[in-house]
Amino acid sequence: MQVVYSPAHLAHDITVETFMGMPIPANEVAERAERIRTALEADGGFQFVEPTQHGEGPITAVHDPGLVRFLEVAWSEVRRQGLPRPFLTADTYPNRRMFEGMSADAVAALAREPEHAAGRAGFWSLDSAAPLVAGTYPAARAAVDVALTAVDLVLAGATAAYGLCRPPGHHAARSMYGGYCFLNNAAIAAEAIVRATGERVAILDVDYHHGNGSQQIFWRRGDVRYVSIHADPDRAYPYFLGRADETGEGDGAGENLNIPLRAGATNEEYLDALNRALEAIVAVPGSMVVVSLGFDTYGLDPIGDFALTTDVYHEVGRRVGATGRRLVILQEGGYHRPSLGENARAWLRGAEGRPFDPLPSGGFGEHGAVAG
Ligand code: Q9C
Ligand code: ZN
Repeated sequence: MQVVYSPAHLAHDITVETFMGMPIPANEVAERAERIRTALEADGGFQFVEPTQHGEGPITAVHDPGLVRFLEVAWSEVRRQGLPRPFLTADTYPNRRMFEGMSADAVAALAREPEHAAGRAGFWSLDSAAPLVAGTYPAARAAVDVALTAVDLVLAGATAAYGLCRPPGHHAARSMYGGYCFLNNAAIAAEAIVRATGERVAILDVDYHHGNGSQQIFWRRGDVRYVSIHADPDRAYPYFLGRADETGEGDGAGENLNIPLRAGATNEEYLDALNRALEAIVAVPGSMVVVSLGFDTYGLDPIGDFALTTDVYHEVGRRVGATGRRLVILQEGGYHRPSLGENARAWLRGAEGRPFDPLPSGGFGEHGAVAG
């Protein structure tokens, strides 16, 4: 399988995020992608290719140009405004209740993008889990090019391609970033496939978290079906979306399928959910599927609470590959760094119908022992 990778992600060098107001060591760090890269290189069965530049057109096909402009200038604005911070997160968010009782016209007049960088961050973001640094925008743009290059490989005839995207994308909505995500790589890829082929596309999201951004972008769309297996938002991020009764509206009615799972979900429960999800995926008449692939479903993940093991990723990949659909597989989350390489190797080998021989001790420390 071909793997698309860019070192541009290294400049999105996050060290701290905030969780419930407390600074904590960042989860979404460069080491994640480097672990996966080195494990796939050591495997020998993967060919690495660099992304090609696709420009801004495919991005503004799904995102508000205002969001893209903000991400592009945010860091230079922080510098210009003399804000003594190592990274930018919002200070306030425009909670809709701030405008309670005001007419739509009054809200439109007052709820405009502020000038202070921390206000602008609040205007465009969901939460404080996506700190923005000097290298964030170039890295996010490169991740989109990684995804679109994986699309190109599959359009050119590959049965599957893997885009090692970092930063991830599925929490980014049309006009909003957050949840470690800035631009929605999977949504941009799905839209590019629709435009290139005229076919319908399915997105299968197997990250631990609900992909609120992907759901929002395609909510009223009949040509892109979104199917997600994730932690029940009653207990997990993003808390406000991801319930089973969210099924889409308008042309998209019935095109959104959420399968929330309980804490402690086992391999067996997960595979049952996967079978349901794959029924909905193969019901879409189209040849291509975009996979939002997360390994935060792993039993040892520091922010997840499922109980999946490395073998089950091989089986999940195998079942997804066995649909016969051509796969654009894009990396989303997964934060237990020592297992990421083996879990990716297991999943991707499964998707190609190849066997998986686990390394001793789950590969912990065998490959990609990146310092830090
Ligand atoms: N205690 C992805 O997996 N909240 N995003 C973290 C940490 C944000 C996850 C709380 C989680 C975002 C792509
Ligand atoms: Zn996740």
